[in-house]
Amino acid sequence: MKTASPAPDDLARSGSLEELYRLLTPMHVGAGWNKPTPSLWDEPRKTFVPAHWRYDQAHAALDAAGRLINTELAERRNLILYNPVPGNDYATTRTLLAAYQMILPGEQARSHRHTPNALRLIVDAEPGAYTIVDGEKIPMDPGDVLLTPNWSWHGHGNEGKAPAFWIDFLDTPLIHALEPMFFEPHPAGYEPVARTADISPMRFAWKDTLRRLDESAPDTAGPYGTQIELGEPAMRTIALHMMRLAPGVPTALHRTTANNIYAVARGSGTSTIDGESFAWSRGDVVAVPAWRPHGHRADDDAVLLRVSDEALLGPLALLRQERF
Ligand code: 1HN
Repeated sequence: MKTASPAPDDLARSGSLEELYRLLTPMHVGAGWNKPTPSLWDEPRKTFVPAHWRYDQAHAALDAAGRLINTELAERRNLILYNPVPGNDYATTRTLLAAYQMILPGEQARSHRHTPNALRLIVDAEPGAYTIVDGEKIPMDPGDVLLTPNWSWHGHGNEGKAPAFWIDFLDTPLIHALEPMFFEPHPAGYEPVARTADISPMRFAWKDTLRRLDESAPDTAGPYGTQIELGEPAMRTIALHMMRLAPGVPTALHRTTANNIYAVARGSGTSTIDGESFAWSRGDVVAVPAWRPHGHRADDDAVLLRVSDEALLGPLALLRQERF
């Protein structure tokens, strides 16, 4: 039964707080001083949890999916890495999603565009694997990072001899929260290739990353080892960094209000996140939700891609970082 909305006079004559609360309920009004849960708290809560996904398992699952579903049916053959907290089946951290994807030789994945920003780190691919961004056909080689910013057309294909595997990162959870979601399939299905380019603002080639890391000085006391930013163009919501870790040298333990997802471009090692250890190797993904103290230690000359929402939080004066 629907309770009638109270008359102003009845509200004004409330004889007790309980009566006032009862009258407020049908108005969908709550008393700010009587909330069961606070709306402010003293520091970020541990809503999402540290988590690790292994490439060997994802690879095997995608091999099976390659037998069981094609790109006609599944526009993208991908595996969503959802943070294992109750009620969540999608987000990897509060604002970011990571997913493994595979495309078989001879396959094409139709083009589409959407308002979420996206990028991918190529893990395994033979020559012939490519992506098309706004008509430009760009090679996908292992270690490459390829951007498909907000509203750019993108599709994928594989003219190589082996399946191609990569890790996608999107800000879809952020767009879900803010609501400005738009999505459109390409009118042609497969976007025609306007030009082919090895060098593109949408591609951070692995060999350029390695050269830039070689030219950069390590920050031995810092949390990032040797770090470079993949920017120009930078995306507005997702910051991208490549970190090179010296074997056996732990990075400084730190926490940040940014949500970080680390993907292993090369090597192996261990991350300690809020007291928990995660041993990773090439192709693995590690989620570090906001404000979790964490650090890394590589076994060999490792390179991590760090995907974060720093780009979003920084300009909003919401980025805070602490070292221990
Ligand atoms: C998407 O559009 C791609 O275009 C990959 O390759 C993964 C995960 C969630 C939503 C959209 C792609 C995605 C995605």
